[in-house]
Amino acid sequence: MNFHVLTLFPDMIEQGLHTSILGKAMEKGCITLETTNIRDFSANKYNRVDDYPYGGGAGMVMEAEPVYRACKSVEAGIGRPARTVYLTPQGRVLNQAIVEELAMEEDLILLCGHYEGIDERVLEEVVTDYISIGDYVLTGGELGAMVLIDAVSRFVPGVLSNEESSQFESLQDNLLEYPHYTRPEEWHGKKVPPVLLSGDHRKIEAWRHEQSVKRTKERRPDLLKNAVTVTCAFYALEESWRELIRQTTEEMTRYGNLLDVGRKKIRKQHNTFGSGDFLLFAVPSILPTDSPVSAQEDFFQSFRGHNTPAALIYYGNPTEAEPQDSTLRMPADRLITSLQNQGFRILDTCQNPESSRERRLFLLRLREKIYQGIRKETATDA
Ligand code: 9D3
Repeated sequence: MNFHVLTLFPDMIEQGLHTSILGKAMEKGCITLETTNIRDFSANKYNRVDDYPYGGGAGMVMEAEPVYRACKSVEAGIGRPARTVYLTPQGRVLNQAIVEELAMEEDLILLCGHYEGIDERVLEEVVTDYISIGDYVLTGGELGAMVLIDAVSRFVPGVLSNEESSQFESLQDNLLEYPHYTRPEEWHGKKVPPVLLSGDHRKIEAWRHEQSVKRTKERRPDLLKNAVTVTCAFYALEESWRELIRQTTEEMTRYGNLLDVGRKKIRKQHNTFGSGDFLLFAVPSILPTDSPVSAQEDFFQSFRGHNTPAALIYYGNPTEAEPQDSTLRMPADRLITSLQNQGFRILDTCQNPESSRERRLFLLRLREKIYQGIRKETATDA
């Protein structure tokens, strides 16, 4: 990923980002950083880039032309138009969803303002996104650009170690992290919670989840309204699909449940879900006729929702092979209708999300739709 920063203070950006994890990522070439000094594009022999505001008022305004030239110069270097983010207190407030969306780009141009701001006319021509990093006042956009670069870089392959990047993001579940402990076992008379020394991984997971919920209730109750419990109900013919399903679920949530509907026991239990749940249904698009149940919708007969958000993933490519005598294809719309009749709100469907990019796009889209539904619900409640 290539970051191109337009600023009057390139040193600030360079010095701030060439250390630690991002410094290493740049050495490795996972990310590149190019800073462009807007002053180098001044149209004025004194290298001036700002002027008094029309209409009067305090402070100075950055002129349109130097910003425009700097921007065009960077675009020429990239060779195609790129998303151009203006860091401004008047933008959308940055959050993890925006960060992940920006991480899908190959190039990002970040425009930092100073003084009172930039002439509106050039913003209209070059800016695609207006982003703020929070509701407080900074002296300029540079720290905003650095915050954004740091957060986005974490999603670039190779920036984090494998272990770190496969690790779940606490914000993904809209829950805060559980507390962490390391040696010694006792410090200032405080003991490490015994469950963490038990070696029982299921118990540890359950304790951590409980702590996360408790913490979120205490410290960030506003997050909880967006928290859903993810369950993936799947039928996998092949081990590779099972792996894909496990991975997809893991990318969505830390505390997900996996229900293998290929197992009779699962189909026999009461699988009832509420509006605080999210159901991911994953099935092969073509079934052999000798599969344990004859049709895809039969797999999910035991599933009931109460306006429960859900999505469908199909595995296998139905356009590639027409069903043979020994195989059976369930039309997608019949499965969807049947799930809808069972109380599920189908938000999206996806065929074969094999690349991590495809999966990320699907999950981003999904997350947005889940929250839209929640917002609508709370709006009608009020
Ligand atoms: C003090 C001047 N303010 C109006 C009288 C307007 C103002 C202009 C420029 C306030 C701050 C800034 C500089 N800030 C940024 O460029 C900025 C920013 C921020 O201040 N808060 C949160 N996110 C961002 S991103 C860029």
